[in-house]
Amino acid sequence: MIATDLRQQYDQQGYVIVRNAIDPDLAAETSAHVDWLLQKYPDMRPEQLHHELLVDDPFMHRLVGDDRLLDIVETFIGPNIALFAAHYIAKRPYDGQEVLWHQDGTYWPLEPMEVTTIWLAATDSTVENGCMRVLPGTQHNRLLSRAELQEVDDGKNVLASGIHPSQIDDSDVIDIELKAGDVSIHNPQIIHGSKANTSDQWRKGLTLRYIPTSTWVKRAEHANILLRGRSVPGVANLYAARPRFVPGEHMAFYGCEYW
Ligand SMILES: O=C(O)CCC(=O)C(=O)O
Repeated sequence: MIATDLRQQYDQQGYVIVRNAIDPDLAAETSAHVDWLLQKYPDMRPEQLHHELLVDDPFMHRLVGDDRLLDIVETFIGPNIALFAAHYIAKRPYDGQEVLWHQDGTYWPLEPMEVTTIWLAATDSTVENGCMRVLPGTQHNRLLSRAELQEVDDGKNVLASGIHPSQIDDSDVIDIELKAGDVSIHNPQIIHGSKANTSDQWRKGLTLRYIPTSTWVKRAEHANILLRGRSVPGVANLYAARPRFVPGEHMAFYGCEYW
């Protein structure tokens, strides 16, 4: 899809899909990275592999700075690009949790709310294994505050909160089924979520939140990753140093000797 078509669907629907955004080998390494992290952090649920576990990881830096991803991101946010958060939401067979309906922007300390998400499929993502679902056009809705959400802190869903079901009309819902290596891109205001994994297959997704460097991340000590272009003087974002690959401490990956 050419850039103007990508932009047009994103503006109208709030999301767009790019097939084969990365090659199968890199998708397989991403899937292996989830397994490696779960061995390293055996007490973590696979839906909760958050930014702080990833921000100093050489494979993560290699992946999120891949030019194929940044070329897509540049279409939406321009040439000065940073990553403010990465989060694997991986769902084990039969056990993977649901994500309640929400708008991402509700949770984020960003000013302005200029940000886009790449959702990268490390495995196939299907209706059966709990693919992401979106309500097209809802990026034009008002952004709800945290106080307006329903807290559902029962340990059975990924975010512990969500939009009250009475406020959801899911008659136009789209299931975003992806093959490993595909990505979807979504707007921070679109209403989306996903069901539990009821299949015998893993679903491994990586959410990547990219900002133009003009967006201020208002969270003390939060490390972002500068990926393309320049930081903006006066926007007080912190940027992580490029990590060095240390055998035994990090997952080995293609090209890790250059890190
Ligand atoms: O991975 C999922 O199932 C949901 C993703 C999501 O909620 C997000 O990207 O904000």
